[in-house]
Amino acid sequence: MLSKSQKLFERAQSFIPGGVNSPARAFKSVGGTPVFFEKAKGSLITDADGNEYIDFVGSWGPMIMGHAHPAVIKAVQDASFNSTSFGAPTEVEINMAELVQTMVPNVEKVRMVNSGTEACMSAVRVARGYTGKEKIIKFEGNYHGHADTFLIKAGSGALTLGSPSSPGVTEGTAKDTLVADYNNLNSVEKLLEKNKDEVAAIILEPVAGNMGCIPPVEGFLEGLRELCDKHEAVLIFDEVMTGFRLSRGGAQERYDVWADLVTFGKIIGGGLPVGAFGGRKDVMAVVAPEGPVYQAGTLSGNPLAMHAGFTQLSLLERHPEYYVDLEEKSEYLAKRLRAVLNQHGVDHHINRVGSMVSIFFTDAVVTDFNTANQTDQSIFRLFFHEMLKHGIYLPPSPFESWFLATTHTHEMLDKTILAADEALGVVKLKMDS
Ligand code: KE4
Repeated sequence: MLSKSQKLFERAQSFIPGGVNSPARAFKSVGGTPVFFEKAKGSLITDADGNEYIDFVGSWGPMIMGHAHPAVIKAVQDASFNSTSFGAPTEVEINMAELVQTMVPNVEKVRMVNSGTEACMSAVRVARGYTGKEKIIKFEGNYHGHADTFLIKAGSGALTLGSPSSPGVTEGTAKDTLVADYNNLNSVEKLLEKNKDEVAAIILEPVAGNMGCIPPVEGFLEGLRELCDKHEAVLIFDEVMTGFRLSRGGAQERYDVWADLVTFGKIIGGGLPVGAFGGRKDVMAVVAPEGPVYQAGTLSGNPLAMHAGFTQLSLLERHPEYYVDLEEKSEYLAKRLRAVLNQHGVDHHINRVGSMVSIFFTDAVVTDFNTANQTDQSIFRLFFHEMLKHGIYLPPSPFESWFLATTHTHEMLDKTILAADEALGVVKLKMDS
């Protein structure tokens, strides 16, 4: 008897490539049928067959305060009665821009867009327009969305599907994207020396989340800041995932390293389509219509997304205790996951930064793409499905980060640990058989 998710997936594949609107959802690396969901509240999510799970995906980051937060829902409902879009300026866009600047002071000017991809591709265009230079440096395993310029040794779904460099990206584009090793300043210096005066920007995830969670090693971010100053390149922090998650001021505040441009997404939309890029006002001055670098969008600053994002962001801004809570619960979970993995004698490395956590099934210390790629994907696959059976919904890839929300309770975390204990028992049996 097929489940409803299986029936829906069959139907979806008749109309949608791979049956999904984003490959990250496709279960390609874990196998099986993607779970189709119908509703969620807080950190509990219910699938089309009525099964309930504890959710550690949270829509890949936006749901830091849980699904269907009453204040966010009310804000969207109230706004929707006044139309869903004007294609003209509204006051809420100013309120959002002002709040972003309040929470991230070096974002002197900010432009709203409709996705993290749009934010990152626009930031790179601005950096090229501002410097007059053409090349960018990115890092293997970092993911900045699906714009051509980034699909060179990318992370997230591209890495999960085993196509980190995508067909369809032209040689002409690829030649301007240089790739360095994450947490390796020397690899960056070499590229800067080899491409003297040609590098417009260095873009990175200040805490990587798209090859699993990988923190910057001591001095890495500071070193990139110095190299950008020395080589007159724009430092772009892609905080689409880390922004407003790792602290009120994101990774910049957490590590006290300040980029020239920052990109955002996810949390600032409260679950609606959104992205943003911003930073130094002299750099942002090149952005049309103030300057010559064109960037536009029919639904940029959409009132529903703005009201949803502004509401969620305002709650985070007013309640710094939420970050203390997230930190405590995330450490609670990571500590007990390590304990249960040790009990079962399963090789692992857990990285955690704030409310971003990843388990790598390897004995290596995971600090970059090469060590992340040593994770045993077959063990992850087994673990993922066993956890699913126990009502725990993890990101369906070893190259993604788990996300905690303020609505995860200790009871849910204890249930997750219990599930992990059972799952690892099965994994070990299968590994030893
Ligand atoms: P979007 O275009 O998907 O809104 O944002 C692209 C992006 C940019 N930068 C970072 C650091 C990101 O994590 C992302 C998107 N994250 C993935 C999940 N790791 C999105 C999931 C998906 O593609 O479905």
